[in-house]
Amino acid sequence: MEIPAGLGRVLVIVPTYNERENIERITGRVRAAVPAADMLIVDDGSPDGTGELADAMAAADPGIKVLHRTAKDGLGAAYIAGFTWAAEQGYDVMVEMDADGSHQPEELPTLLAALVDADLVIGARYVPGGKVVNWPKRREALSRGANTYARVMLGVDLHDLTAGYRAFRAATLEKIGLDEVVSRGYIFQIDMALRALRQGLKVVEVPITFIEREHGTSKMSGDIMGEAMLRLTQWGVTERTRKLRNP
Ligand SMILES: Nc1nc2c(ncn2[C@@H]2O[C@H](COP(=O)(O)OP(=O)(O)OP(=O)(O)O)[C@@H](O)[C@H]2O)c(=O)[nH]1
Ligand SMILES: [Mg+2]
Repeated sequence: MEIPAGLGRVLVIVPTYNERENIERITGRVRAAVPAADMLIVDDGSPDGTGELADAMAAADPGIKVLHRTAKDGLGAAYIAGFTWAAEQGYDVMVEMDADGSHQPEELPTLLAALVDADLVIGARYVPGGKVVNWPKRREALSRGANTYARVMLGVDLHDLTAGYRAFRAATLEKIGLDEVVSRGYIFQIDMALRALRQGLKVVEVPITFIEREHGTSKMSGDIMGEAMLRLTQWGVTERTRKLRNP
């Protein structure tokens, strides 16, 4: 499909750490789904050679770019490096997408169409029409629970705050002010959505089908979950105190 009129130049940013088995397939699908969108792979020095494979793809296709970072520094840091690069290159829309096939490139047109009338679009699992495929019951329950907790604690009207399939306008990232974002793991996604809302920006959720990875291993860890729960609780308490003082 073509990029909707008025959106401008689109960059799909895919952070990678040991995604050698996935990176070619996802890149091919993105290029086929929205040929006019460029891609940026942000690799944190994957020991499995993902970065070298990405370089080979970039050499064969001018629409593919690669940013190499030296050490595994978390998803949030990889995205901030990607967003900064994209802004320098003059892109108008920055998309977040996982490398492991959980986010369907074929649904990117839906996100872009919604961005015509929004500042940030979140591809959401926990809205009517959204789905999770191949997750064990326990993992889905954990993720749904974390999202309900976030929604209630923060008092926001979003149903999938941890979702990682998103489209931002460049102006949205500028208003958020990336220099102030220090979150690294999962909480990065909640942090970004919250900052967009606080700027008075329009954040819209569109339903997506999220499919569990088939190849490679998860980078999810107890530390990443711990960071998320701790920060969420701190923000929730701050937010409630603020509302009590200024009802
Ligand atoms: N550059 C970079 N990419 C990362 C880092 N951590 C995770 N990623 C990438 O971010 C995306 C999401 O990470 P996943 O491991 O799939 O996390 P998840 O979706 O919670 O877990 P599973 O899908 O169950 O494996 C993938 O493309 C990862 O390769 C990191 O520290 N640096
Ligand atoms: Mg994943």
